[in-house]
Amino acid sequence: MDDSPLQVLTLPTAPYPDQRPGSSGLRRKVFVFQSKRNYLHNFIQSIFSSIDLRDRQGSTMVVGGDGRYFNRTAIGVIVQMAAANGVGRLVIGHHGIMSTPAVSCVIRKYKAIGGIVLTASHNPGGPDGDFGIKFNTSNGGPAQETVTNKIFQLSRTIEEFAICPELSVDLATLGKQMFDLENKFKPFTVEIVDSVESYANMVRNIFDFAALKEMLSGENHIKIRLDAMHGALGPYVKRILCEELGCPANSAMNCVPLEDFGGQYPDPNLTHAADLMDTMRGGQYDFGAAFDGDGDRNMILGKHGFFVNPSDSVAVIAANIFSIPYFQHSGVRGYARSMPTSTALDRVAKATKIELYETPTGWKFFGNLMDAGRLSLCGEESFGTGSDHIREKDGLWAVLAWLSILATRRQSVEDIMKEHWQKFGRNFYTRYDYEEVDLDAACEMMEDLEMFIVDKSFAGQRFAVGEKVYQVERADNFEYSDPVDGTISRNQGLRIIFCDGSRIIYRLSGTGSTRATVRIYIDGYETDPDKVFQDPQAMLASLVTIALKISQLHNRTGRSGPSVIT
Ligand code: VG1
Ligand code: CO
Repeated sequence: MDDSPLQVLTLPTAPYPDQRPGSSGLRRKVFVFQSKRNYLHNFIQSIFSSIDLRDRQGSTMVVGGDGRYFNRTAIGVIVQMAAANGVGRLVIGHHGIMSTPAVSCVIRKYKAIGGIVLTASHNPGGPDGDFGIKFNTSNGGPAQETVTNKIFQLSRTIEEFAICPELSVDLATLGKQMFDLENKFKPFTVEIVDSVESYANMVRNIFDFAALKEMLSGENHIKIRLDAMHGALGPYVKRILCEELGCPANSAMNCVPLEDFGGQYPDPNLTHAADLMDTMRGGQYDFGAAFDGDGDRNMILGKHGFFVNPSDSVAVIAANIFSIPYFQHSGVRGYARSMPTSTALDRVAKATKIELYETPTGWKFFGNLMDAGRLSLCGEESFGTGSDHIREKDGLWAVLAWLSILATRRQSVEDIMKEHWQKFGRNFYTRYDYEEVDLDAACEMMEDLEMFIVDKSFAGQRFAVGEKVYQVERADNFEYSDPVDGTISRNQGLRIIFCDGSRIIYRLSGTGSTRATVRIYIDGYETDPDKVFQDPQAMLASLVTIALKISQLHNRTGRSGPSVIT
């Protein structure tokens, strides 16, 4: 410890009007954080100011990021500002890196009042890429809207921020570092932790590691291939799957976190995880998975690249939930999915008489249900799956869940999926994303579309493409009333539900960093056993045509097709 206490300064600043957190924190191009004076400081101060001083004084907070460009610079500033804002202890990941699920785990383990997660998730990184900041509360989950609204309000009127400009931490050395501050009785402590170890301890108590080890490295073991896409999850995959469960080194690819993710999008889908898909097609691996930059998303593949749709993935885990020891002990309280996620999970919930909740997009809506003991397993169509072991979606947990099912059922991913469809019927599913469209054009399209579909005359209308006819049962702008605290969230997506259970949903993304992204979600339900094995894009072609016709999307945005189909 240095002899002379570090200076605490209050510096003037001017507000920005655009620091409203989206579906998952504030996401902007890196150059916005770099070039706009105090852009980062303002937002961080707004986070600290949103916490009552009595809760903040002497408290513990967690900081971790996905390792992207600007991660370390931002952590340097956050540490200086946390100290100046009265936080007593910061728990930070080794080298400043922690997966999003690990941050959630560590917040809960240390009983912290919250955490700051530095990630733009699956968005590209590097100097020309995106950066993001998210605030999680003491339950380990993303802050609720009341909190993010408060942060936004504070950011619009901010006049000054507090900082200890001389304070600097060593992120590379595990253990405690103490700092004496001017006018403070107690030293400010920074603890650099091995979050991989904390996370590994947690999952060891959820899954049957002995059975997994036998399947992955015993006699007749299966072969798996996991792609961390140079995101935060690499060290977790190496330690847990390779070192502990005995998978050979070639089971793990792209496991060194890179600031620019190797120039790729760290996005686990068929477009961006194409390398993994190519390898899987070769047929030498039985199971494959990819993760996003911050390790909360997952894509599951079977042998020869058999693709498991994320909406199906959570339904399969639900149907096989007792393959996971955690649920044998804790029981199953409820299931939930975001509104645009296919209704595959609903069918399992109904068959097993378990409550199902339909929430708006974004993981923050699941937290309240979990805290109230009403939710055990949930998922989103956007490659997010998780349970109430933490309050974030968890990519590696999803992989261990699938491996537990394989170990119990001793069948291939494809056979498990096909049996599931035969039993429950199949929700064919696809999502079309139109990225970086003109913001005004997108908003006007959504407004006109809403007027059109909520009109009384819309219900009952029939849409025919070829011989397929879809009749509208009802249509609305989705609204959610939180069953725990009654908070109402409006304007969560336009949905058209047809009489056969098929759905078309339109939504504007809340995670893009520039202009607007329009998403169209298509969910087509089929029970005919002869049809459940067909190609999704072929099966959904009519619904796609109807979705484009009703919205006039191509006309309205000047696009001729989507940027990405998942
Ligand atoms: C997207 C997904 C949503 C997910 C969110 C954060 O939001 O659709 O399901 O929860 O990203 O995921 P939006 O508003 O762009 O549709 V992550 O992995 O970026 O934290
Ligand atoms: Co993510």
